[in-house]
Amino acid sequence: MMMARRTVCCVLILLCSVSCPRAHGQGKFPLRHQVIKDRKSNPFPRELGQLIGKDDKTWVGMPKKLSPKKAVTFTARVAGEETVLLLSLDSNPKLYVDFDRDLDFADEKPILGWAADGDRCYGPLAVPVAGSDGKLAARIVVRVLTRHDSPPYIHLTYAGYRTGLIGLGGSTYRIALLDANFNGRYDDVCVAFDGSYRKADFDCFAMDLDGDARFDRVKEFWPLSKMLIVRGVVYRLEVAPDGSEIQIEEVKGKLKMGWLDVGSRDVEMVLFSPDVGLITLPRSEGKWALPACKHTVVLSHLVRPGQHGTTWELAGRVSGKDRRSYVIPQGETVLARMGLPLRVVQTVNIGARSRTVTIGFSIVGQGGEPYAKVALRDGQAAQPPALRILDEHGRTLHSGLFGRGRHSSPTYTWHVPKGFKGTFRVEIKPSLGPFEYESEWEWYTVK
Ligand SMILES: [Ca+2]
Ligand SMILES: [Ca+2]
Ligand SMILES: [Ca+2]
Repeated sequence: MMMARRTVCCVLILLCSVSCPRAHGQGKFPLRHQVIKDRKSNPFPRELGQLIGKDDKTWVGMPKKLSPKKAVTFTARVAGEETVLLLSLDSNPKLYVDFDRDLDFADEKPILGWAADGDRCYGPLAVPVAGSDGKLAARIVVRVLTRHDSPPYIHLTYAGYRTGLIGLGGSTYRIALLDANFNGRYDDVCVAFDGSYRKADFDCFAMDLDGDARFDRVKEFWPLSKMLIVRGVVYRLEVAPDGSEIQIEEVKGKLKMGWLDVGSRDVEMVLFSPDVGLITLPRSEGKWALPACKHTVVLSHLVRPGQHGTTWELAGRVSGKDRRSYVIPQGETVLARMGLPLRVVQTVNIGARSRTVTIGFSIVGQGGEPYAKVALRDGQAAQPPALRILDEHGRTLHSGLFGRGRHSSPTYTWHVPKGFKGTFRVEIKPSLGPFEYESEWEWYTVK
């Protein structure tokens, strides 16, 4: 959820400017292969790649002099196919890749490792894509993670990426393309994105918009999409399968637009659509112009300045069933109420024989959308939510905290004092800083 506040500027480039003067730029641009030597020279988010635990694949043949007891296998998806890798567990561990996928390692050459950043690495390896006549290959580095004597994991990473300069609207930008799904192609457009690059089944596109020679995790790095919007101008992207060139064409005519109105000026969102890719909506008046198509919420936050120059954030829960989509028709406004005012909704369960009471709560926005229970102040978890239990005269029977951290305990258990009988209510106070909320509560009775 670190992404939240860094997302703001993206849109200035992508969206603000649907009405800005039209720029020009198009053509074919060659891309070259750039090797990633180590973590420092990797300009992409670290989470990219496949983290794979050992498995027990049955092999047909083993390399000479290698005892089956001294080897482990890993199964990765490389070059579009399941590929088994075998690692010897001796003093000089070697890697064998079952390139021909016959589960026989006697016909494979040992690959010697080298040390990098405290791990043992193997590669770069080019795994050819079957049926491509040697034209396509997945370029990988295998990193063996053996910390704390745990069973080894491998991290399948990129040996490199494609990069080059493109000219758009009179400016030159460095771009990069990453074969993020290791299938040897660079043209896999993302059709569904849930905010995570782990297990990507698509490729990635990066563009150094601010010219600092790096690709910002959010503002300059996206799943590859068919279109790119820069300073209000829409371009269509066409990537050569082997990543050797990219064709960029300006889409003539105005982009069909509509509006999304969430009715709260504290809302910040990142939306994804297969047509236009990732779009960041900054905190504004709560109404944004958007390309007319279906957009799915990837991230949703409430952001508001607090006292003394602080910034408060409350993360929306947009995973799984809570994920929302909006279909924006051309020229129309879609109303989707979100954000403030918030409601704190309690759940109170009295246990058997009334000896314990389990208390939980949720925070929902004006559209019923759920939020995290702990707000962040300048990126740090605020005070944990507090609770008080009051009797019918307003006297405090008990008080407590839901536990510290961003992921504070979902429930609180009150051990009812011996001899207590009667009516009580629960007061829950989450530390939500400047975000206003109302609490819903009821009376309960212990008999
Ligand atoms: Ca083989
Ligand atoms: Ca690919
Ligand atoms: Ca940059």
